[in-house]
Amino acid sequence: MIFDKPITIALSKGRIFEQTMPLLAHAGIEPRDDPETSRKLILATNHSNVKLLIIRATDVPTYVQWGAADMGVAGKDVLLEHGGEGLYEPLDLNIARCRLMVAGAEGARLDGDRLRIATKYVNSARRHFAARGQQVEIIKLYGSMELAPLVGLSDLIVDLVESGNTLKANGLHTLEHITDISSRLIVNRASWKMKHALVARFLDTLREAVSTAAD
Ligand code: PRT
Ligand code: MG
Repeated sequence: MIFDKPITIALSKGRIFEQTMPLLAHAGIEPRDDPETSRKLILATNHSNVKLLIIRATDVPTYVQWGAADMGVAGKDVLLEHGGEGLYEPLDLNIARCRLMVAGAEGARLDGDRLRIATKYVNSARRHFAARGQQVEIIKLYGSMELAPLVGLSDLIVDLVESGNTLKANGLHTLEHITDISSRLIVNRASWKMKHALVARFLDTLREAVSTAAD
């Protein structure tokens, strides 16, 4: 693919970076550095016009919303919390898949009044319990949600589950599935207009890579 305009793509290191690279390779993009070993936050690629920004997963929508990056890769969990303001979300990349779930300790119940829910996913949790018609108290945490029910901080947690090993290791059980999660390509609204031909071609190429990966 030819990149005739500068393009910046924001993504987080770890699973999203690792699973996005094969898709970018399909568009002929190869990073010049490995974010796991390099301390650089702006990674050059084999295309002088294409740069990668390496940032925290939860910050990706913010950089794209404000146009500091033209595009980004973010988990649907992160997008549900951000709200998607100023962004287009044109493509499900079908990577970094997991499920957003309600979980609790042995014997914990989903029903009841004034349940305390510990989670990083405050908006999704609030919306979910509101839809169930339940009044709950949400306790915002930034990580290790699994600990909260074990020490009496909360009755339940809302967290991402992939293999289920983390829950199992802490004696927790899933009680309800909220939604399936995967990572999405997001695009800044101004970039979408100003660099439309390039963004559209890039999207087509990624779409092809995603469907090839699904075979
Ligand atoms: O780590 P950091 O605080 O910087 O940010 P982050 O945790 O948001 O980033 P990262 O890279 O860990 O996750 C990026 C994205 O990957 C998330 O936003 C999700 O969309 C997606 N993803 C997919 C996951 C998982 N699978 C996952 N299993 N994100 C987190 N987990 C965690 C989960 O929170 C739980 O603690 O892994 C644990 C559960 O895994 P299992 O396999 O034991 O069930
Ligand atoms: Mg993490």
